Amino acid sequence: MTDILLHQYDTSPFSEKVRVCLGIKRLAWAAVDQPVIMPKPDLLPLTGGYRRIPVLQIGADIYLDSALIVRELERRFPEPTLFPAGDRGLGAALALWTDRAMFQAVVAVVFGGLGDKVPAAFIRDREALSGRPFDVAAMKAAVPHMSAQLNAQVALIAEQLEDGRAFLTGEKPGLADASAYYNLWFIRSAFPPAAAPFDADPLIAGWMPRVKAIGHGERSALCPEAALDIARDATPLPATVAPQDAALAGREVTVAADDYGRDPIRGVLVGSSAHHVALRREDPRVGTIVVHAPRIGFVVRG
Ligand SMILES: N[C@@H](CCC(=O)N[C@@H](CS)C(=O)NCC(=O)O)C(=O)O
Repeated sequence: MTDILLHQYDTSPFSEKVRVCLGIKRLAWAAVDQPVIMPKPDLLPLTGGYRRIPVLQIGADIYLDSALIVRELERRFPEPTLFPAGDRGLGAALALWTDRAMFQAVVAVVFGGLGDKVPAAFIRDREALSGRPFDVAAMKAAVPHMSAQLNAQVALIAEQLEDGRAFLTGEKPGLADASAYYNLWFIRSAFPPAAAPFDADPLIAGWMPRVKAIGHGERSALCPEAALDIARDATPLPATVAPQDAALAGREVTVAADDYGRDPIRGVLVGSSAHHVALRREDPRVGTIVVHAPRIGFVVRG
């Protein structure tokens, strides 16, 4: 049985990024399917309130956000690397483009395109997630502009492929491919008519099937109850606090995403680095666990 548990759902774009990275690394992992909307009673005991997907669980260590998940996968399973051309910093920084600007354009094009077909319960849930109205009429009106934004961004991917390379950083696939791919994968699966412009581009139309062919590694499934039992029966890895966070070591802090799904997680700071913070939490269902959150895009309050 595998130790790598990915709390996810199949239609989740950020989960697709991680699934492609699991494929690049040819890892065996288990999908723990979680609901698309709240409530998420089998996720929150692990995360301490964070509701977003995906979440990686390895024993009693819980990793939030696809950026930190792929970092942790690279740390634990370095080969095959997600950075076949080197450029680790740039490769990780690319997420600030794909996961924010590009994803925002994708969301607008998909949901503006779906329009009245978006279920009311989903709209209410995403309004609670973002703290803002999920205004389908405004999204519909914004489709021409957001499509233009998206097309310009897809043109950057095509430009990168112009010299005939198979993948974005060379002949081997990496995080850059997974990051750019999941956005287009989401459009194609959620609202296929919006995929027409990039399907017509031979460079993109050639690259997409190459990324798809990587697959998702060796996937199995685990029920959420079993994942909670695994966390309860495991011991978190030892963690160390970086010198710059010494003042907060062993103190109770909160960590929250800075964009949407900002529910704070409370715990004792037991680990940190330039890239992450780790909080120890006690939960009646899972006992002692450590939740790891990225630095970028998250606010730590002491
Ligand atoms: N920056 C986060 C974004 C995650 C995110 O927005 N996930 C979406 C699903 S793909 C989500 O959680 N939506 C609300 C939900 O599923 O409850 C990451 O990279 O993991």
